Amino acid sequence: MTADLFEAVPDVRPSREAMADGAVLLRGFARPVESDLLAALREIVAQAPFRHMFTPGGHQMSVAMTNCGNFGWVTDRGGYRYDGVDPDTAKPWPAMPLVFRELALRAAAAGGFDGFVPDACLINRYEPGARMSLHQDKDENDFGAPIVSVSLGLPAIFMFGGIRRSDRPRRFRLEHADIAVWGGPSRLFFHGVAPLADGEHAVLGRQRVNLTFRKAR
Ligand SMILES: O=C(O)CCC(=O)C(=O)O
Ligand SMILES: [Mn+2]
Repeated sequence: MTADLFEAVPDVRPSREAMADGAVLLRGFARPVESDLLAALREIVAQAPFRHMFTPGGHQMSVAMTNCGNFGWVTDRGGYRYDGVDPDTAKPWPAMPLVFRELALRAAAAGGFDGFVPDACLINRYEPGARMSLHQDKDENDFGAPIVSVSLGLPAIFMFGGIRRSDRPRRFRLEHADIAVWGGPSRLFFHGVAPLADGEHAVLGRQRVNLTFRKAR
């Protein structure tokens, strides 16, 4: 009875929220395909497990990562780059599932960027305390394409700043099935994720998973 009452509480957040010029938050946009996304994610992770990569400076990242698509984002002592091969398995990254590609295409279009065809999807797993410091996504060849970022599981505080590292970031709470899209004038804006608060998500448990779609080449 109590659970039913809670489930009946409507989502009163606006369905779209501007973050900056060229940047928008699409609330709950992934909900209709949520179970297909999670099934596809399980298959990817079985082939290319999450791992904690090292920064060029030798620090191990608190976020665990894997990839799917033609190219995967990797970091190690040699630097940040896109690679067609998973360095842990020496095999190509798992193919990008159709449900991923179609969702990214539709979200990008809803954000004002038609014809987005990602060739890389970085998959980030945050456990409580994991964070991502302010950075730009700038290892891609094509800044004409946007970034499409899908949140699943525990809520996170997303920080979205400006073109300079010193620009004060605004904070946005990203919840399960929310999608952030940024491109055009904000394509190179600094952004990051605050340390994940502990909690238990009904579907994903004690973690947040983020799918970041890019056009790398
Ligand atoms: O987890 C997020 O919401 C952002 C991830 C991100 O910025 C990245 O992977 O470059
Ligand atoms: Mn990023």
